[in-house]
Amino acid sequence: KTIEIIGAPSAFGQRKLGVNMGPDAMRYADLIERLEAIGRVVEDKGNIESPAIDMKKYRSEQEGGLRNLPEVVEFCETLCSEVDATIAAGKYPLVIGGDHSIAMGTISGVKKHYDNLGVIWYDAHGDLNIADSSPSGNIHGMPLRALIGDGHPDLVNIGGYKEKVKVENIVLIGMRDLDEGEKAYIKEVGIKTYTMSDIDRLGMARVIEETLAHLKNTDGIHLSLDVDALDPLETPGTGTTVPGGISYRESHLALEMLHDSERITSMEIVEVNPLIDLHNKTANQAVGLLVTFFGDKLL
Ligand code: DIR
Ligand code: MN
Ligand code: MN
Ligand code: MN
Repeated sequence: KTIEIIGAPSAFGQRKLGVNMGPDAMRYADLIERLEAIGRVVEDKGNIESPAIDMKKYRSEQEGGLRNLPEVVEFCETLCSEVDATIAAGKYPLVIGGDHSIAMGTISGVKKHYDNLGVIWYDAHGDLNIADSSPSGNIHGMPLRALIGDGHPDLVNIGGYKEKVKVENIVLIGMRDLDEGEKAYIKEVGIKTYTMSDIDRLGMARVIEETLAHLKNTDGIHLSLDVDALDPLETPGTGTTVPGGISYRESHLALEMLHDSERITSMEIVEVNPLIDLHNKTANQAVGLLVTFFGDKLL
């Protein structure tokens, strides 16, 4: 299948400008050339149109505890349409972010094509906040909860409909920084969760095997990969680093196994911020992982 790259240069879901340059940082790290080098056909749609960033307002407290809400909604509506069109055209959507609020746009577009969509959320964080439980007011800490159907109606209704993902069709991998409200919610509704200690005890191979088994009844699986799932010693260029993360090596294994499963039907990679990176190291690692995910083989 042709891979269609959709650049999603949003910085509205958090306060560190630079994550909107993530898509170009990955292109600069030869994303397209490296995918073509493994024989994949790639079309780059470029970056979607973004609302303007008003620097006076961008980092400020905003009413309702949701920073840049109108911009996030507008951005996600555009992205939803683009992703929908890519899948309708028979192409494989690869969305490159941008902060994690874009997942509400990506998954709202993807879900139109599946009855029972699974989601793998590879992240240090659960992104399961609502405005009341959020310590930050940053919408990038809320997308998965909005996709389930809770939160501000403008977020919940992106794409013109609600309830895109069922709790039983979600697997969280890499968790190590959950807010109190998120912990309570995960226990209450019973989301399948692999913390860092679970990964250490079981090993990544078993985590991925169990993840795919857990999602056996889904008709498509979306992988949402936040690069802060990885360890900041290796992957420093992201806005909310948490020590003790997944290694590049473990991630490589995970993505190889997900590729081999042939069950992942869409993918996004988010939170690469070249302004706080070291010589574009994080974008380079992100591209290395993407090439693995799209079928690079050692032998
Ligand atoms: C935190 C951080 N839980 C929040 N979330 C992040 O602001 O809601 N998600 N960084 O990726
Ligand atoms: Mn995230
Ligand atoms: Mn995160
Ligand atoms: Mn936190």
